[in-house]
Amino acid sequence: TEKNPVRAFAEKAADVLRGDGPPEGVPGRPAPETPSLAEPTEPREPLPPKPDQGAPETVSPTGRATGADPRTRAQHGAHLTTAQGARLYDTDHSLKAGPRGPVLLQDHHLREKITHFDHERIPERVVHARGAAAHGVFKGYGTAASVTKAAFLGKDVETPVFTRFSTVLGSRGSADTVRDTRGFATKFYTTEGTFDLVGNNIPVFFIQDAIKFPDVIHAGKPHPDREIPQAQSAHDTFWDFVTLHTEATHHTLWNMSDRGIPRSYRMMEGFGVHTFRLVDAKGATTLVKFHWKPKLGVHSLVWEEAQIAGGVDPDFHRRDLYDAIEAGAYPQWELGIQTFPDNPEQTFEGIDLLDPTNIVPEELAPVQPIGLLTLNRNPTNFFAETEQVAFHPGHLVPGIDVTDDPLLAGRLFSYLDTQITRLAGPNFGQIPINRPHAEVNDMLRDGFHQQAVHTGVAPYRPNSLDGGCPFTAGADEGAFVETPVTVPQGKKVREAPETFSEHFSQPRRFWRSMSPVEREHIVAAYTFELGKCYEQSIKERGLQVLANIDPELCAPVAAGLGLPAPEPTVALEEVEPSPALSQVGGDWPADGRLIAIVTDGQGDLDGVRAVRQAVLDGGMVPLVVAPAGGKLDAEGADPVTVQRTFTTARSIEFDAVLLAGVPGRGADALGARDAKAGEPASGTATDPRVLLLLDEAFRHGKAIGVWGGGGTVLEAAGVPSGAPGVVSADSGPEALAEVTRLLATHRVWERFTAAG
Ligand code: HDE
Repeated sequence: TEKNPVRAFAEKAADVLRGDGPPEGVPGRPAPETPSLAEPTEPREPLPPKPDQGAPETVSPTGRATGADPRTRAQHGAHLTTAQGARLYDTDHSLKAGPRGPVLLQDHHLREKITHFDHERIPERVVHARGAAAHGVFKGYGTAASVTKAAFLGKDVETPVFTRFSTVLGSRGSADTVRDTRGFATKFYTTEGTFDLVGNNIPVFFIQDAIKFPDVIHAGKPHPDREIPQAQSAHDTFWDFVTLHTEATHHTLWNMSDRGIPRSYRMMEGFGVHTFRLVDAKGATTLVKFHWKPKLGVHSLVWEEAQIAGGVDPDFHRRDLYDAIEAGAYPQWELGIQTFPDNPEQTFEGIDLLDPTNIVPEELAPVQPIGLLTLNRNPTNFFAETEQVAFHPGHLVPGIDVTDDPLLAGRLFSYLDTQITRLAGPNFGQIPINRPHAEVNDMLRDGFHQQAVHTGVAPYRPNSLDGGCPFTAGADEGAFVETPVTVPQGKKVREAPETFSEHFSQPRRFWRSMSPVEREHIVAAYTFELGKCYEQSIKERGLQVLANIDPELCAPVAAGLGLPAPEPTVALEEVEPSPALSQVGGDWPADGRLIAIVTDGQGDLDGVRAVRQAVLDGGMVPLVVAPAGGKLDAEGADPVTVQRTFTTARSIEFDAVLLAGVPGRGADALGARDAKAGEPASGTATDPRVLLLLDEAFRHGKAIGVWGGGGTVLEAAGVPSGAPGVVSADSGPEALAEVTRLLATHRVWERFTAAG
């Protein structure tokens, strides 16, 4: 009989997966032959493993080499089976009464396959739906030992962690670079139980009481009638809420600042937001605020980059995190605490520590480092890990306790509640990513998706049947014991304390702490967002809020909206700026930065090779950009791999651009092609895609380096050669050295008008 081509393919694929020749010993199965099939069913050969994590040949989108390592193969057995383990001989055709006949209901495999697929999605998170995550390790410095007994903060103690970053408003499929708050949630699998630090990249929140969370989220999410706009705050309902509800002013100002559009998850601060209470071995308590400080510094996109990325690469942040870890550029953060005496008022220097719309300036209470987080492994399966991970601010360990912040109280309820729907029942703690590494010995039983086969008969206490076990532990045996804080007496009321009612001085401090260029960005953001509102009254209320922060902020936004600037309605209290709030200033490592090396693919390839190596030696990632893909000098001894083409490259991806000039072929040879014919042009025509790349890189304040006469290409792109951060050097490595120096400040700030 004629051989079934699908079956032949399956057999060959099985051989490839086994990696050890044709499968044997399957009764009734013909000896495998070499299949004669052509595309598209030809099985893919395993990709070669990546040579060296530290020196990637390419920044691979797939990362792990499919099939190269048996442990990372999608399928472990040689044969495809049903969910019940029966081997399948065909999974590509429904069972039919003849090739053109009706499909038969008895086809169990068809029904099983489709039914399972029908139920693949679980509800997305009601907030923070879109995220990306990574595994890592946390190492304690031991410096927190004087204020907490938490074992994982001990000196050199290493704890496995899983960190998920997220946006708040958008759906799972929304773009990464929208203006929004970012979640920064870390699960520490400690020996004393799991501790979750579920924070944000902004240290304050919109509301002071959890009961208002549904309100603020309803206002921020798309309009209920049209379900637009997606993942945006630039719409009427958001601004309606935050202008009617002035406790949101501080958080909104952070959102409108550059913090709302981070350059990378790797370059974000994280904050626990609430004040927590640490407890030492003797029971003494200290109030603290948690901070994550990125080793790479805190950096942002400029608005236009964020907009372009939304279209060109909506996965910008997700890709960045994954690729950096693949390339061995492991992101790191120091965990730090600000400490405050645990006084009955719960205040520090007049700042109410229970009000989550307040920060305590670092100048008043320095952030003291207590440990180091390194993210060093990408998830293996997005759904199993990143999607199913379930954080909870109530996952605490001995030595870390909560305070009476009313925002935190509601969170302590909400997270468990939402997981029960999202992860379909109460047993989500048994999903691998959520399993504690500490021993679990609970009396929770049964329920949807129970994985355990519990033994014994007495899941209750006290009992005499299971030997009375298990027993409870005392604090000296590692039990989590709530701190016996004295609760202030009073009447039951639905009221906020008086100290929660002043909403403008903290935002004013933030605004006054910004550099001129950061202020310019804030003004542009408010002008854009309020300008997108339809309701005139909302714009006017927005301006009133800005006037109450600072008339200097209000005036340019009012001018942009074409409306009069209102007078403040509150007394403008003087505030001391906090320099730590500004992202401009300071020198940061260039580790993991992406450097474009743009070449026409001919000319000075030795220069390209040298600079590529120098970029790697500097701990950065070189991306060679050429007119077409493949290899340059493919026949030579040392071919150069092209990572991006003029078609696939866009400026937003790169932190700096190096233009490999082409000595000997005329200064304008780089990219000098007739885009249609793909032929070198005789005159000075330059590929418009290269011109766009340079124009954007220049306007976005990125360092640009040229050598070997690339200057005329800059001229064609309208980039003034003597402009700040435009480096003209004699060789690639020399240009790179200067560009690396410029990268330390993230951008060439002098290019922005406000700084000029
Ligand atoms: Fe959340 N938040 N939140 N939140 N939150 C959730 O829990 C909630 C708040 C934060 O990567 C939900 O599992 C309430 C502050 C992060 O999986 C939900 C209130 C901060 C994440 C929930 C807040 C956060 C969430 C949705 C007001 C910073 C994503 C899915 C009191 C300190 C975690 C889920 C991840 C997720 C409730 C306010 C951070 C509904 C009621 C303040 C990083 O339970």
